[in-house]
Amino acid sequence: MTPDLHRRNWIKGAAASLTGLWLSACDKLNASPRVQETLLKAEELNRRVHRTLIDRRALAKEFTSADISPDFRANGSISPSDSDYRAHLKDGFANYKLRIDGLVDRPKALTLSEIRALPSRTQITRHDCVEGWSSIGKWHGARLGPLLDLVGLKREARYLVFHCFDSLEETQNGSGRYYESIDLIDGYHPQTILAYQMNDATLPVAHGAPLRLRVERQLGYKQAKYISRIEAVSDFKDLGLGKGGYWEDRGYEWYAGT
Ligand SMILES: Nc1nc2c(c(=O)[nH]1)N[C@H]1C(S)=C(S)[C@@H](COP(=O)(O)O)O[C@H]1N2
Ligand SMILES: [Mo]
Repeated sequence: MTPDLHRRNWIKGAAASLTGLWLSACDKLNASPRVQETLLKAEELNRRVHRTLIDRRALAKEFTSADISPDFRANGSISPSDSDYRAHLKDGFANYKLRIDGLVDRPKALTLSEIRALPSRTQITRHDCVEGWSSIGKWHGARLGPLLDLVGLKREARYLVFHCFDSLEETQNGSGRYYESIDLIDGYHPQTILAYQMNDATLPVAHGAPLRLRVERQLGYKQAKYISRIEAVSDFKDLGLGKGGYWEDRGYEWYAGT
């Protein structure tokens, strides 16, 4: 059993037996309104636990071409000034390689043409930024799941960290560099892709060229742009300021469900 499945079953079991215990042992007390209320709360909790866990695998809503926003907003970094990035941009990403390493059996460094040859997916989805705007765009890219199978995750791997080229803050220790992380449920979600096309054109610089993450069940800040490296880790406490992402380090939720 994977650690995630194990934890899931444990939570399900715990919630079920808690409710069951109360239901059987407290029959006589059931008449009291306060107990009724508590039971309702337990039920509600149980339901929510189930819903959250089951929903993690559901698909995000997809739209039609007619829904595509004529002017998808660009946000955060839109033209990274970091020297590595400028160098890649200058030669059209010809020497760019996506590194995939950390807790994997077969670390790889893939060129863009190798990435374009991987199993891909196209999806029209709505991007929601916490700042309160949304845009609908069409994304095409390599599915992350098959790529993870290609490198082979080690048993201890629990999260995927997306290291980016851009810094939003100038810092001595590099904690101003953008990064993000997701768990393996999202890693293997069918709509999780490394997008290299947006609205049928090569991914523009403002939107994260050459590669950006689309993890459609979550908010805008999880959609890492300018990806340089994917690292499989068992936890992320030693990265950045320890909270799993640039904005998480500055107070945002790690799981940014929409
Ligand atoms: N590398 C990097 N990724 C990033 C950001 C950023 O500043 N740098 N901003 C995030 C935020 S807050 C949002 S809303 C989206 C914006 O994506 P867009 O420019 O394609 O709209 O990218 C996210 N990913
Ligand atoms: Mo955002």
